[in-house]
Amino acid sequence: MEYNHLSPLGWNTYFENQIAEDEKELIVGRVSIENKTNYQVLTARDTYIAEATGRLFYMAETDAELPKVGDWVLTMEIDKGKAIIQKVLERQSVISRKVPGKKLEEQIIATNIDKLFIVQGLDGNFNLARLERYLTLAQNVEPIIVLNKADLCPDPDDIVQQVKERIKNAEIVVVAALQNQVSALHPHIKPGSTIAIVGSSGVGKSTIINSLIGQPLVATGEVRELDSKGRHTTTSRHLMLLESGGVLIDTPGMRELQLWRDQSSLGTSFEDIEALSEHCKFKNCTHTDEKGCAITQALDEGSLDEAHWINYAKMKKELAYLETRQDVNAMLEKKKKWKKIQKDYKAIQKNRNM
Ligand SMILES: Nc1nc2c(ncn2[C@@H]2O[C@H](COP(=O)(O)OP(=O)(O)OP(=O)(O)O)[C@@H](O)[C@H]2O)c(=O)[nH]1
Ligand SMILES: [Zn+2]
Repeated sequence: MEYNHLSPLGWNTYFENQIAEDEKELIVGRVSIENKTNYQVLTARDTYIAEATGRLFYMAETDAELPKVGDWVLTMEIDKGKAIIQKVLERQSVISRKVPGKKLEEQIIATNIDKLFIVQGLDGNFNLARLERYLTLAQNVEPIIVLNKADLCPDPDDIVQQVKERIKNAEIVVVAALQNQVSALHPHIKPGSTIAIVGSSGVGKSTIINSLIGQPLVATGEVRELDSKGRHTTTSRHLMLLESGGVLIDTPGMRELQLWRDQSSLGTSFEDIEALSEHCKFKNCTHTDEKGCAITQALDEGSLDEAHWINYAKMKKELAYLETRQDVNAMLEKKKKWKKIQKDYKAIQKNRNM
């Protein structure tokens, strides 16, 4: 099977190498919309409404293992325009957060992303600490900071300077989507590469997309479905092909962004702090009152921004807390599984003895 025709959708050898000999008859597609009970899957030529096999559901230990927008899937056509998803190919990158509320679960925002547009408004919405938080989403993904609503800001350059001083390694782009001034984004949109666009509600994500789209190759339109109470809801997360080439994934505005990632690194926005702490005298330095602490020294000298440090420390704490809760959760799950195994075993023994 030839897969070249899939490259405009973002296909590459990372995915191709995962296809086994006996899977070559299956149709490869990319999940463009996740509905409550089914998915929309795009192939080079067609659009399918697809359901996941029972086996996929049964085998999945968490929701994160089920198909998500951006995933490459192997499907079987069962009728015209209808397919069954047999397998989700291993993801090249994942953007996820903790589900809002008390539940301890990962919520996948999008998968197989090359670039992440992190949007903030240059109006009252602008907030450096929030920007740093959003930047932690970018793992194996290139983040681009998109400052929108330039028309509402008397001095955008001043804000760009503030961002640059605090976040050292991310590209910054200024746009005014309502005025259709988004050309600064064009160099970041390349054929076959996938971009996800994230940001709080109201920062102008939809306006930016409308301005970029011009004429979408695939008109997804508004997707409506019935929720559990029979009301119509709009699913706003979808993947679309841009006429200029490039794949764009729209995500719903987020009210809160709780972290979900491993503790080892907080990524781009805090690379400077992570590099600096390598120079602390003690490996397990708490950066409080140790002698030879590179962090406290930099804070004293003023070479490390205090607000930047405080935000980092806060998120580290959040991650540590998340990790202990995850551990407790995993332990309880294990206990539950063991109890069941023991019960099953006892039942078998009892049957044998009868
Ligand atoms: N002045 C100005 N207003 C803008 C600009 N871009 C978007 N807006 C306005 O900001 C409001 C929110 O824009 P949306 O595009 O709906 O924001 P969103 O990020 O998609 O919001 P959610 O769908 O809730 O996540 C709208 O009233 C837009 O007209 C801009 O460049 N300048
Ligand atoms: Zn230290």
